[in-house]
Amino acid sequence: YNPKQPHRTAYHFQPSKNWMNDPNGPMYYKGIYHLFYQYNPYAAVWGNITWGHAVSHNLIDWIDLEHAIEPTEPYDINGCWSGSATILPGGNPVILYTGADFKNRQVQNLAEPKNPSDPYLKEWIKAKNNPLMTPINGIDPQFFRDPTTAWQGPDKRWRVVVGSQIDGHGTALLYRSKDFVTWTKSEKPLHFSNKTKMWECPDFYPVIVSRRNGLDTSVHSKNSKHVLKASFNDQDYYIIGTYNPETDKFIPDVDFMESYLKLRYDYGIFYASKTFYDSAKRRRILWGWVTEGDDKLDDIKKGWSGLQSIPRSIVLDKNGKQLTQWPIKEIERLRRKEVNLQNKGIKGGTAFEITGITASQADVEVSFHLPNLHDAELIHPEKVDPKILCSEKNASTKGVIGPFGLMVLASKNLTERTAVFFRVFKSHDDKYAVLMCSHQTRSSLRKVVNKSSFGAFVDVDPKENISLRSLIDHSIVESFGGGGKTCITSRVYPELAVGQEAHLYVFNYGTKSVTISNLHGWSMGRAKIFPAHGKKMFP
Ligand code: DQQ
Repeated sequence: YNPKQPHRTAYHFQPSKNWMNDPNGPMYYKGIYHLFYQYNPYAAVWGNITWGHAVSHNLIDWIDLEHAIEPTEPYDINGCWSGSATILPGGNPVILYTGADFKNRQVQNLAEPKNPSDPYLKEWIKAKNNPLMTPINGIDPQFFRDPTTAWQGPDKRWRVVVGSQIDGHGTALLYRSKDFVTWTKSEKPLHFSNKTKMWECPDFYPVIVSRRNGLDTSVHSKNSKHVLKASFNDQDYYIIGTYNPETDKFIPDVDFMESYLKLRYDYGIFYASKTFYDSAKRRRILWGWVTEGDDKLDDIKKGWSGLQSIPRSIVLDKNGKQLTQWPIKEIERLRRKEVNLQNKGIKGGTAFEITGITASQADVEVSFHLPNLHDAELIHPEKVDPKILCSEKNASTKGVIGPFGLMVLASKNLTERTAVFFRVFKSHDDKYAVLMCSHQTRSSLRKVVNKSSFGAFVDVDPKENISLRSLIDHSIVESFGGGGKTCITSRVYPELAVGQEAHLYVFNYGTKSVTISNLHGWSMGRAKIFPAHGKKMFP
């Protein structure tokens, strides 16, 4: 903990200084994980976009290498924007990325490793034929970016999706190629939606119902489904459907914005995310950009902006209707000092402190048992906006069953606190609706930071235990409700609840008591992040 940098994280990936946004081209290659990221080498604000590059053996400790791709050519001189990596059948990786060209048009470019036998893939060479895809035939040059990882169809041709906006509608343009160099746009896009605008950073991949396993991007099997993710409205939305690789038709079960649920990876701050298939551990891993909630001037002052989420393994939930995410197992290696609690009742209107761990740098897992659901308040989940509900009925608004949950990054007298909590309602047909909230209004004494609340429903049965896990790291709280069915990430900037002055509480402000079946909390160690060339680490 550095008192001059109270909001810098200890176990989230961040470069030693300056601006970072989208995760790019994540991959596993020759025993090494690669993370590239949108980076401004010169300032803590967006601009001069370059591909930063970090490598890791365990997805937690990183060596931040020299930049992989820099704006040097007419086809990317105004920025090397987001893109993805594809591992070709022989095992060699390639990158497709968006260039902002000399006329500020968006085009798609290819880069290949100079020396594929170098597991660190330090040097990248841009293809002679760049740009490979240009905004012709009615594509708006301002709305043509962020190529996905490519997949191979049964006809051996490659497919790739590029984010776009056609006639004002968010669109996943589909391109095909035999050799990865000459790409032809398909007449029909893979998908579009007249309920959304421009799609940034699309992602398209297969999933199966499994506790752990993911599928490689080209895999297609009888019981697999496909996920299409698009970034718009500052959020990452996804739909699940059936993809036919012969016809390239994708038919969603429920389309974007069509159900009141509007599925998202995360209902807090999490954008421009990307998945990759980890062939070593046979899982699909999700990374997301978590931006700052403070003022631009604060970012300039602190010298940095932007985090990457803790990588999450992502699977199709057993109900087949949504995805479930969980922090990768490797993060548990950072668990240090532990506290445990079992079977502890918490009466309505009370809170108690969990002591013995470093509450500013912690991993907490808790599961609640609700002995009495009788008098749950009534709600119509399809008629309310859970985010608004979370700010109206915040952590200090009494309820019947809940609010109960955690107060994290709290100061001693609770002047500052971030509440992550549940409320249980009865909905029609004798079913229940479980609301999960992250409430930031009291998170900081500072005025000019974003303190809006986040919320979403969690599709769990409150007659069984309701679980919550929060990864707390100085200025970020990543929370996983119902075993990862609903995730909420928030950024907070406490002034009092910093370093050793941060506290952790469990609370219940409902009238009915609830029981903690189990609570495990750990202080977290610090991830090792080494900058390239022995450049001095921050500050
Ligand atoms: N960030 C990149 C774009 C992408 C956007 C530019 C999403 O390629 O659409 O830095 O955050």
